[in-house]
Amino acid sequence: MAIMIAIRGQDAEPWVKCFTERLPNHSIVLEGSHTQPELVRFGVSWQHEPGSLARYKNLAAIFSLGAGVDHILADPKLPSVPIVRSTNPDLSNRMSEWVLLHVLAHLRQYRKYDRQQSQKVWKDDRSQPSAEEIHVGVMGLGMLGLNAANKLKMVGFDVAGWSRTPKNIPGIECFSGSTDLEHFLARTDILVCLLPLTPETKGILNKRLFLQLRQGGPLSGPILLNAGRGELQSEDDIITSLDEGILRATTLDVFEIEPLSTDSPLWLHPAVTITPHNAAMSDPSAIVAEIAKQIEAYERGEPLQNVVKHTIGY
Ligand code: NDP
Ligand code: OXD
Repeated sequence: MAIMIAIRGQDAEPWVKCFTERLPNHSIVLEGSHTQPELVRFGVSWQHEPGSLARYKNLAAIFSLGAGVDHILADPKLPSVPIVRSTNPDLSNRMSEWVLLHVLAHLRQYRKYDRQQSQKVWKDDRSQPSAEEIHVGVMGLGMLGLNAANKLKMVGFDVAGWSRTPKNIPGIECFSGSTDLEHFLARTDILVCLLPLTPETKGILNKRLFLQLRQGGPLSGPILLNAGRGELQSEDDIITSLDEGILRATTLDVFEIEPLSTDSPLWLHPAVTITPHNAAMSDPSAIVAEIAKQIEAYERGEPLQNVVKHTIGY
């Protein structure tokens, strides 16, 4: 029985090593290798070449190496088997580190003081608001959003969240669905987007939405953080909104096209902070341990967990 690894954009070697150590009774093959395709039972994908999985006729399931599955569902020739996403706590903890870092950096004006230091300027800002005065809104209250929302709350921010279905989370004001969106946005000073990319969420971060965020506020304008997916955002609208004062600043980990082109005006915009889609990197040993447990359980006849619902796209 073989496990086939189909990875683009990163080194497959650490994944092969972890799978070989963790599942020594399975052969681990790379996509496109000469192994007989009919021996392959499980596929493991990170941005696999569209159409490349169609030749594995005996696939039982495809595992995503990350939390997102849009890269798998975008394949028009995807075999009709369960898609399983990663829900490893390591990913949530890493994402929350990124969210806390950048929310606090905006609150405490980190970029400004960094620039001042480079010019040897000693000038403090007497109007520094505290976390309690800041309304943070987390879009997406799933594995990542919930963890980040709870940690932001712990630091003292006034936190709300928005999801597709209604939630009741102690200490967090919960909004859901399109009818609640305007109320959620109207109270938000810092918007943190941790949504999956689906037909419903594609392009949601646009000027029309930014105009609904709380204007003014203790940070003198709303701030956007996006670590969900680049196609959730219109980068043209982000630049226009920054230049027109509709947004005050942004931190982006994900982009419409990755890697971000050197031509993009985002790189040098003074109100933009960029990280290279590494807010929550998938750690091979943590993720492989999770997938291996699922494969072993499946082979004992138990059902797969964290199976994606194709109809809603996540
Ligand atoms: P989950 O599936 O656990 O959670 C998704 C959340 O989004 C849920 O709360 C869901 O609502 C909500 N949601 C989905 N569609 C809508 C909608 N139309 N309107 C309102 N809310 C909606 O996903 P994760 O938290 O695990 O991951 C989120 C995304 O983060 C991934 O899909 C991936 O794109 C991205 N990611 C980015 C990484 C990075 O390094 N930048 C790393 C890992 C993930 P409900 O609860 O009602 O279902
Ligand atoms: C993921 C990612 O989806 O790293 O896990 O983007």
